[in-house]
Order: sequence, then C-alpha cells, then structure tokens
Amino acid sequence: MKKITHGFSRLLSLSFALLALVAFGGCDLNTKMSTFDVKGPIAETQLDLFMLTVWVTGFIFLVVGGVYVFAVIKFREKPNDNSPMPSQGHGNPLVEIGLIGASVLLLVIIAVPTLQAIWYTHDTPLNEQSKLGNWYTGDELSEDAEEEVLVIRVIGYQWWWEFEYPQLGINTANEMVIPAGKAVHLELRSVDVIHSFWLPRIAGKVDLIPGRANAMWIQAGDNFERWAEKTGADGSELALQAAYNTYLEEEIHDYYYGQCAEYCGDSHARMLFRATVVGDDEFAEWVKSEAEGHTAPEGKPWDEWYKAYDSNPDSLTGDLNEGAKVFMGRGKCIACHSVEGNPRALGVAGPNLTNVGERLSIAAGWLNHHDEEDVLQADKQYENFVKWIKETDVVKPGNLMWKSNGNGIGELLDPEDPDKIKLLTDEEIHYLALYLQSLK
Ligand code: HEC
Ligand SMILES: [Cu+2]
Repeated sequence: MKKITHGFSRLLSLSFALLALVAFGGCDLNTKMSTFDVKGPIAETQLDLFMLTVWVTGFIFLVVGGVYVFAVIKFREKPNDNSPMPSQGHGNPLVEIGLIGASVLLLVIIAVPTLQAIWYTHDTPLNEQSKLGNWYTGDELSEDAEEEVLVIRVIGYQWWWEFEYPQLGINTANEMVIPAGKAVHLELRSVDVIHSFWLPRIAGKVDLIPGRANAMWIQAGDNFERWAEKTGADGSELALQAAYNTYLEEEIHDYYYGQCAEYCGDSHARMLFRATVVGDDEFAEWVKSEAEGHTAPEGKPWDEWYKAYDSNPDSLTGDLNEGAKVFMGRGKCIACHSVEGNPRALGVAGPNLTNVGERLSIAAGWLNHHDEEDVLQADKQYENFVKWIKETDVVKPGNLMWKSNGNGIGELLDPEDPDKIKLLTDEEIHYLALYLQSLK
C-alpha cells in the first residue's frame, strides 16, 4: 500500500513538472504585448517595480519554504524512534519580534520604490523636449499649446476607442499616432461603462470611468537626457544627437498593440487598439492629413459632388462614386461615422473614418491587414472591409453597428416582412469596401 501511494505521488509530481514545462515553454517574452520588452520610462519603471517585488517575494518563498522543508525532513518520524514528544513551547518573543521586524523591513523595501513609481507615473512631466512648441513642426499652434505637452483625449466606447487631439483639432479611432521620445498626456474618459487603457510595452493600466476624467502620461522611448545617462555615450553635441535619433528610429519607431483591460461586455476581448510611434516630421504630416480629410472621389469638391448626387445620382459613375453613393445613401454610414472634409459625414456613434484606408487594422484592432513587417496588405484589407460590413455581429458579437433583429446593415423598411428588408447587396458592399480603401 505504502509503495503504491509513493509511486502515485511520484507520477503526480512528474506530470506537474511536465505540465509546467509545456505551459511555460509557450511563453514568449518578446511578443507585441509584452510587459517584459519595455519601451519607455513608464513601462520600465513598472517592470523594475515588478521585478523587485518578484525578488523580494521569491526570497520570502525560499526562506519560509526552506524552513518548512527543513523541519519536515529533520523532525519526521523515523522507524524505531522512541524518543519522547519534544517539549511543547508556546510563543518565543525573540522569534516573533524578529519576524515582525523582518516583514516590516521587506515591506519597506517594496513600499518606497512603489510610492516613488506612483508619484513618477502620476504627474505628466513638462520638460523642454516634450513641449509642443519645441518639436511640433506642423501648422501654427495656439500660444498656450506651445507651452504644453501633447494631449490626447482617450474615450472608451463599447467596444472601440476614440482618440481626440484637442490642441491639433483632430480626431481618430482605434489607432493612435504618437511622437517618439516625448511625454504625452492622456485624458481618459468613457461614454458608457468602465474600460481600461493598457499599452503593455509603453504604459498601463488606468481605467476610463463614466462621468469622470482620469489621467496618465505615456512616452515611447527615452528622452535625450535619460538616454544619454543610460548609455553613458559621450562625444560632440551633434554626434550625440545623431546617435539619439538613430536609437529612436531603430528601437522605438514601431507599431504597438494595446487592449482594453477591464471587462466591459460582449466584445471586450475584441476591444484592442494600436499605437504607431513616429518621428516629429512624420507626426506633423499625419496631423496635416487627418485635418485635411478627403475630397469626393476623383478630387471633386464635396459641394459639387453633392449637387450631382442630389439632382442626378446616376451621373456619378465609377467604382469609387458607386461606393460613396452607398456610403452617403442606402448604407446610412454617415449617420454614425464622420469623415473629415465631407460636410454630411458627421456621425458620432461610431469611429471617425478619416484615413481608415491607412490604418493597419479595423474593428478596434481585431481585423488586421498587415504583414509581419507591418506593411498594409491591400487585398486583405478589402476582405476585412467586406467581412466587417457583411457580418459585423459575427466579427464582434453585440457591437453597435449591427442593426435591429440581427438583420444587418441596410434599409429595414419592415423587419417583420422579409420582402421589405433591403439589405446591402454584395455588389454594394464591394463598392463600399473600395471606397473605404480610398480613404487615405
Ligand atoms: C448605427 C451606427 C452605425 C452605422 C449605421 C454604421 N456604423 Fe460602422 N461602426 C459603428 C460602430 C459603433 C463601430 C465600432 C464597432 C466596434 O469596433 O465595436 C463601427 C465600426 C466601423 C468600421 C471599423 C472602424 C475601425 O477603425 O475599427 C468601419 C470600417 C465601419 N464601421 C464602416 C461602416 C460602413 C461602411 C457603414 C455603412 C454601410 C457603417 N459603418 C454604418 C456604428 C455604425
Ligand atoms: Cu473592455
């Protein structure tokens, strides 16, 4: 009997070890959402704090576990052991006070850096490099904005993200663009339920709470001083600056993945977002293109286009015009979506679609159309647009683009009568997808 239990427990521990091996063998610490492969001061501070806690608690585990194992082995019952029961003590002031002292010491070792990190990550630093006036190369800023860091208002919706840049007068969704090496202040709000902003390699997490504005700051990559201090590089000012720029370009400019980190309903798991980190000039170009928005197909001014559309829509021909006509008309897309430049596309219930054709993902980061090098794949993008318009509810269950009764996008003249449901046809969806692709 004894032998059997012994064999069984051996088997059990062996299989646990194997299972752990298999489980952790799958861990890749350098994924797109790794909190171990950090880029920037906040995520770094958070990682340092985490590692300190791991070391301290690991130490406690080893000491307590060691004493336990020692006691179990040393004082186990041996065969033919007739020694009397050891004397039963009750409390030992020295041991007790010592343990309390040791615990307090360990807690202080964790608490001091924790408080420092909380203060550090709480207040957005206003350093010279981060002031908009000192790096933003785009159009004129207001005088106030010149002295501030870039502000992005992040607004959570079920199940997507709005990113508003109040100082620059632009608005986008699901893919934010930020400058490398600069502090950025985030104002976090929600229109419905609680969400949480988490961009693992750069910073996180802070909740977005309805009726309240939370704040945090993020920064992709170090600023010049921190970088110089860390690398200990020296040389002429010019050479250093060049080396710093190379560091930003090679290590920081990238496409980062984020995720809502607070359960918020049906499609919470599909509420992702992305951040593209770029250089100053590229950022200014991006802002300009967002602010300009789009003309009607073939570069036609919108008032001319709408005149034709209102009087004789058939005069507007070609793939993009067909797509635009569905977008403004039967698809009712403009009821919920805005496109900068288009005077009638002013909807606010859904993501702003200015330059949606440039984004590498849609449906809040859930449908991707880029390759390993983060280069846009046009055919995949087309497929994703078609899939999204055709079956938004399959892609993201419960999402608010889905019309009543699960009947899809189109005109619901009478949901009870199948003859009167005029869903968008495959042809209309094809043109819509082409039109969306042209928004860039
Ligand atoms: C009732 C409002 C509503 C209507 C009408 C609507 N949408 Fe949407 N749309 C949304 C919402 C809400 C989302 C965000 C869904 C999500 O990710 O959870 C969305 C997302 C999208 C996206 C993905 C954007 C991104 O960056 O992730 C595209 C593209 C889109 N809609 C296109 C269209 C087109 C084309 C039409 C017209 C056929 C249309 N929408 C009609 C509300 C609407
Ligand atoms: Cu969520």
